[in-house]
Amino acid sequence: MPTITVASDTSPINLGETIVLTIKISNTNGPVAGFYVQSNGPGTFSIVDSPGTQLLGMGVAHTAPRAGVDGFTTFQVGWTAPAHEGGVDFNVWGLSANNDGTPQGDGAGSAFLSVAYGCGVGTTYYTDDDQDGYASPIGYTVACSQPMFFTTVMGDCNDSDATIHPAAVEVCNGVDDNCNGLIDEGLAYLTRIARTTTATATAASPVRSRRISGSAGELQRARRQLQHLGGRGSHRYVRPRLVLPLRVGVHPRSVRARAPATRAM
Ligand SMILES: [Ca+2]
Ligand SMILES: [Ca+2]
Ligand SMILES: [Ca+2]
Repeated sequence: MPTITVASDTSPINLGETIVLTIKISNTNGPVAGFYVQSNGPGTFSIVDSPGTQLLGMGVAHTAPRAGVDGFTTFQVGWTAPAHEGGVDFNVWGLSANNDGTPQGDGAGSAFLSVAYGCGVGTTYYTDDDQDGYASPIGYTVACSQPMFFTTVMGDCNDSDATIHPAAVEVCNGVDDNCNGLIDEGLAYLTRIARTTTATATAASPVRSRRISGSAGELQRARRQLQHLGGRGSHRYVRPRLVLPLRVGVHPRSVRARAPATRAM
């Protein structure tokens, strides 16, 4: 796969100013290369590298594969900024080719450049697809003011769910709501402790269970009590089978309900 770069000869870019973009494609797959560059709309492309490049659709492309020098094929493209300030994204696709007339052995790659015009170097805004005000570092754009679906505030760990971001309240749902890398942290747990006896463990009712809820410490104490009782009596208590996160404050008293554990089954 070739390495592709795109750079502007001018920064910052003034309103109405014409700049030259230089596109370099490494000759990774062969001696020649081609390209296509397109913007997301603003401004006007022009031909500054002729012969060999042409206006094509909404962008500029090569007219024929071009041989490289010192391992790179270079193309240049003109672009003129609009009369009102803003930002523009350039997407470049390039092909490094072995010139055998078939796609076999050729390699493709891409490059991206985003620049502001009319406001100095502008500000880099990052992708906020779910519009919760927090960005993931996946994509960015440079502009004079914040565009929709972009923000400067980073930290989103799920940019497709607006309820998940660094300022969200952690709730018991098995996911990291507040993007701190921890799932359901600081919340009480519900532990289900299954118990059985040799007398009652039949095919019809092999296991009876009781749900106990409370803080992790309370549950640990309850578990120790159950294990202690099991050691002295005829009941055998199996290890907790299921630990499910629950909301804080769900029946904390039930942890201290030792009576059911001592009853004969
Ligand atoms: Ca977001
Ligand atoms: Ca969390
Ligand atoms: Ca959670």
